[in-house]
Amino acid sequence: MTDAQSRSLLAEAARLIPGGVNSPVRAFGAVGGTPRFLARGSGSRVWDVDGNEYVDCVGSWGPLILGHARPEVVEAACEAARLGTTFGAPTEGEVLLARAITKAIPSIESVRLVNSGTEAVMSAIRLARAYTERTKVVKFEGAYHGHSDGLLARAGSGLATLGLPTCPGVPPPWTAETVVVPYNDPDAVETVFGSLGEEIACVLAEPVAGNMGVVPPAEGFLDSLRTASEKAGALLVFDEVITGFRVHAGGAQAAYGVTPDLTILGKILGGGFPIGAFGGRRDIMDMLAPSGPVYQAGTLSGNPVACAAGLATLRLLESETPHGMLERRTGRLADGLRKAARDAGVSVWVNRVASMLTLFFTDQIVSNYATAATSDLKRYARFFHGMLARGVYLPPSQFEAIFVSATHSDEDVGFICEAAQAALGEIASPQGQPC
Ligand code: KE4
Repeated sequence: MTDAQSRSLLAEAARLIPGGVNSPVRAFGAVGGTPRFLARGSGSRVWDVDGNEYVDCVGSWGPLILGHARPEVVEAACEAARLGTTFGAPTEGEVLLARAITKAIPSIESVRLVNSGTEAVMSAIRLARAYTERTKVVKFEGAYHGHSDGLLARAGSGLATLGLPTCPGVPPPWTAETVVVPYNDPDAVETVFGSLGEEIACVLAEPVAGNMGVVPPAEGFLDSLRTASEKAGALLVFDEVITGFRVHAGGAQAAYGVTPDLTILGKILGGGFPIGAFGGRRDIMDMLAPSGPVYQAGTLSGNPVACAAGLATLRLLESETPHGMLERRTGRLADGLRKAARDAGVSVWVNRVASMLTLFFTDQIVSNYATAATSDLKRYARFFHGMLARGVYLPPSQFEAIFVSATHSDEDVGFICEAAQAALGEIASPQGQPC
């Protein structure tokens, strides 16, 4: 398997684009080696510029629940583009997509479309702060909600201490209103509300964590967030950029029966085109300009091509209802990976929720970021390359999710598990001892 064309393109890209990529995780920094420049996708497969074929387990980080280049989605986008790619004026497509969102997720009474998950989260936090007239945001260690300054925060020295910037360029005051607590720790949430309750505008949570690897909410955890927020007069914001339309047709809020005040959407909603959305209770959303005083705007918000692709995707999900099949098939994949590791004598922990899963190279039960961080990253890197060499394209980071689409077949699952059996065997073999 050659990567000559990818290497040559990377050399050129690195001269023109920081790190040669337009989003850091794509650079293979966590696993080493040359990022594969992809040329084509169809269904569950992708091909790189050297002509190598892979079963794709990244799916563009979540949007492609219907697989690559689903004909009806492509046609809807082309048809919309032929009528005009953007107007900067209201269009019927935005109304149709908003109607589909509010029908699928009833807690969303009113919704604003934007161009990315980052933009949606940033705007929803501004709205929550305006609505509650408070400033603090509680987020969870290991969760990712896009790269807006205030959320690039890591936990301070103790619980309920103010967030510290995680990267240069973010002034300390920008993260001072962010409080970072461990995921799946209701007592930590209770402590924070005990000391800062009156100052907390919202609790922002991935209802199923996807950015520390997949970590499901512990029994009652999401209910505890609902109760604590309600009691303190704070808003509960579910970041469903990954989980929306993936873990359930109505999102994680439907799967777990916990209703947030605001919901963030993205990824699947755009059918592969740039999109984000935030919505929820009408009394909150009506504070948004031009209905209310909270400013938020975007040149390409509600873009007709993205709306058409997103609407086609939601309509196909509604008519084909793939979630049951995805649950079964991804369950078989998770079991197959667990068996492969057992047979190879390699300690792993696999978390799966619906059609998203992560195989952690640790002997711990992974229930939060601290336990996810016990993973052996060098082993993950070896596993990643062992799978890549066998035609399986995994996320190039231990702390991401494998996404299964409706186009992944039972044969694909078998192919992935066979490759895993071999790759894990190599890791476990004496010469394959962890570096
Ligand atoms: P975007 O700004 O990348 O559209 O969305 C940010 C975001 C918000 N909320 C959640 C729960 C997310 O997972 C994301 C983005 N997800 C990552 C992958 N875990 C995007 C991949 C990348 O950064 O290249």
